[in-house]
Amino acid sequence: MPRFKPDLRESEATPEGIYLRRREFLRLGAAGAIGAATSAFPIPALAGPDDPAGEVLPVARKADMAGGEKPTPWKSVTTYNNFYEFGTDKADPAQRAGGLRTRPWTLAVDGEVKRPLTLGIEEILKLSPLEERVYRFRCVEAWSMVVPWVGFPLAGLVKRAEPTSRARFVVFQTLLDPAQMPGQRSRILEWPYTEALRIDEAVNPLTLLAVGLYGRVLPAQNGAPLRVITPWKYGFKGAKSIVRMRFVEEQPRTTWAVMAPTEYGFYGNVNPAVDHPRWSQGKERRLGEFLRRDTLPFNGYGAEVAGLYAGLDPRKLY
Ligand SMILES: Nc1nc2c(c(=O)[nH]1)N[C@H]1C(S)=C(S)[C@@H](COP(=O)(O)O)O[C@H]1N2
Ligand SMILES: [Mo]
Repeated sequence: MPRFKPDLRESEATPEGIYLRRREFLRLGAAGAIGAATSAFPIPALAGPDDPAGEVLPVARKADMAGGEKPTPWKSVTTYNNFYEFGTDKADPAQRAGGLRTRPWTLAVDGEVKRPLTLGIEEILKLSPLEERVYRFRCVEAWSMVVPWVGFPLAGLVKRAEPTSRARFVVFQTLLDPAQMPGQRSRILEWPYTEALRIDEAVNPLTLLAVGLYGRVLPAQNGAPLRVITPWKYGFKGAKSIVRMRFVEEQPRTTWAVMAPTEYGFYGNVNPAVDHPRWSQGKERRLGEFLRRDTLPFNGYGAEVAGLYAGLDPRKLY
């Protein structure tokens, strides 16, 4: 059995940042030159390899919830990923997840609910109008991005299942299929990947079930066809490619909290004041940028969510 390999060292984020920034520079440089040569004869922009790709989703409304910041390029969002089912390298998911079958796909909603549900992905897509929400997103390992997710608030689905009075948490489970997910053939993590939220967190209006990115169907490497997004928490709280939501009474075991309890808490709220045991959490690097910026408490969403944690030890937030 392979020994547990700690997740990316913070220092590894540096060359990637420079690499992506150089590419962006080269791309803009080339486009600028073409623009200058042909400015008298404007031509429609051609779709390049860095532009969003895949099936277009019908988006009913758009909201910028990242203070007007420019979204991180599609290319960075879809080629620098954490999805251990497809390997532990940031480049692995983009290279290895492409064959994941996302149709048919069903989501089971069960446990402490009055109305257990089994929903096909097509039905899920019709539950509520799709929204685009531009959110800041930050990983424990100090890289971050600004992402136009497409999805809908999880609250609607929770209400539909009618949790019982005993339900206090909701557990999200990723697909378990070692034939499709080569990482699951080794015991690098406990499979299936499992995450959970308190029910008040799950129904917070910021919490999304995401089905897309940049107006397109979610690429497999980003958690197709369905993943959870909680923008005030570290990225690990958002399970990808989920097949089950189970309502429970007791705080459940979650993958990373079990694997590395000193590095990942149950709450996983972004908190620059609580260091990771191997590095400070005070700064972060946006993919594609060179200079680091300050990490914001709750990733900048404190006004919306800080009240959920009144009375809780801030160390527990992590
Ligand atoms: N099933 C599953 N979900 C997962 C992970 C994973 O390895 N497997 N990694 C998590 C971590 S640590 C992060 S930072 C985010 C990364 O999301 P992204 O690749 O879309 O940026 O996914 C989270 N969800
Ligand atoms: Mo992460």
